[in-house]
Amino acid sequence: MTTSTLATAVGGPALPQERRLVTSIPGPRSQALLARKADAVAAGVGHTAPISAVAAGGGVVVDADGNSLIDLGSGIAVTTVGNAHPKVVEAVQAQVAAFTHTCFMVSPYESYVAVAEALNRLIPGDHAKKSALFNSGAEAVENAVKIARKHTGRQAVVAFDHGYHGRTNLTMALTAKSMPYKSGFGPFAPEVYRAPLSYPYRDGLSGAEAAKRAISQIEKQIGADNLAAVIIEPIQGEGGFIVPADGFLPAIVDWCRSNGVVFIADEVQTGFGRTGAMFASEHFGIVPDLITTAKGIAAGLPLAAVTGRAEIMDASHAGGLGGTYGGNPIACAAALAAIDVFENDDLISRAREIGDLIKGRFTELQAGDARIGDVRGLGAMIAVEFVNAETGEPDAALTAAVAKAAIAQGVIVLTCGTYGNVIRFLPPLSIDDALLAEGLGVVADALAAA
Ligand code: PLZ
Repeated sequence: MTTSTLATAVGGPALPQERRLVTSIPGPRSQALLARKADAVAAGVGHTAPISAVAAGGGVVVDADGNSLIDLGSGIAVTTVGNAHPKVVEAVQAQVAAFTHTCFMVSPYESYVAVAEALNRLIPGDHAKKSALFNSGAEAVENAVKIARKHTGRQAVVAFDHGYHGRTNLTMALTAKSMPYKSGFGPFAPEVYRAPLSYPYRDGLSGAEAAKRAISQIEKQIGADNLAAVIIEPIQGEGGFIVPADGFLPAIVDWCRSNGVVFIADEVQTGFGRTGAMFASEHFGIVPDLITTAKGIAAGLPLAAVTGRAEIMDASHAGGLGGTYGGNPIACAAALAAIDVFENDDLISRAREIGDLIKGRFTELQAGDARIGDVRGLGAMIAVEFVNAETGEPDAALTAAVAKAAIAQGVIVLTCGTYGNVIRFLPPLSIDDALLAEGLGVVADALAAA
């Protein structure tokens, strides 16, 4: 893709596609907002970049002081098609003017059904599928578990080490990491068990070995007869962009299928083109029974879904699933426009190109810098794991320092990982090559200076 000076060609408002710092970060207007935030917003709600955002598009976020920052986070993997993509804006504006809400459970409307049809078509597997729509990733996960329990008549659920599934009570229970997600917020939902993951960089196991270890633990500690579902992110997101070894996921899926256990792929972060396939499950050759989606599905409007085998999805009694806003018409309009962009603008290939650029840059750096322990990921979902050069131990302090310095220099990057030692790259697919390269260069400089 050629470099564009304005974002209009690739989506988003016509913002100059440049990194531009006119004040230090945060500038005075951003500082004023953050002071009001500290007074008005609950202390538990954090923020990564200390700015007051006023516009975003292409590969930039503009703040109230006129700084233009390079966006390598997409609002945590959400604005994959580009922020304020013109087609999404147009669809949302038309829908808002027509009607804002009826509640699908009260007066159904076409866009909800069209999103369900699109999901049923796009999600891996040629079996009969059905979908139900919700508002957030956590709500989708909650509902996938409800559906799996109803279908199997069993209660236990297995989640994995390093897994992240949300902040509601059941999804906190499914999430592995205590700080900041769970600490002090219990008691958590019962009948949730944790199994060991495949984490090739740290465990050195083959996929088959890691699967054997997980399955043996599940059989011994829970028993298949008690198990409704296994839920796993095909690539752990918040946990550190952990790509399991080849064969791990297929072995778990096979075991689930032989034991009547519902296999749920949580593709909230990995879904919708992010990994260079429409769904990450495709990379691993697995066909999940249920898939949860959110984030990239609707380009920033709150929408989530559970999609899966029709006979499982239909297990619930009539009226058993729903919610006031689930599948809101404005969010559905955005989703249909975003799906259209994915399919017509070949964003899947763009995700792969972006991934190659990021991986290339950091693999090159890794050759001369032992603090870069691992560079991994698929498509435009790439992470760098930082370690102590001598011991190989996770280096969270270095990671935080690099991220902080990059943001101060006008590049929004996110960290993640159980050990807090991973910087993850999730740029909007509307970013151009030059801007991406500049953003990566700033991160590389921050690392060199750290
Ligand atoms: N499942 C795989 O990645 C959300 C969390 C940000 P919601 N990840 C971003 C934070 O710190 O709160 C996520 C995910 C996976 C579920 C969720 C939850 O999605 O839309 O945030 O509820």
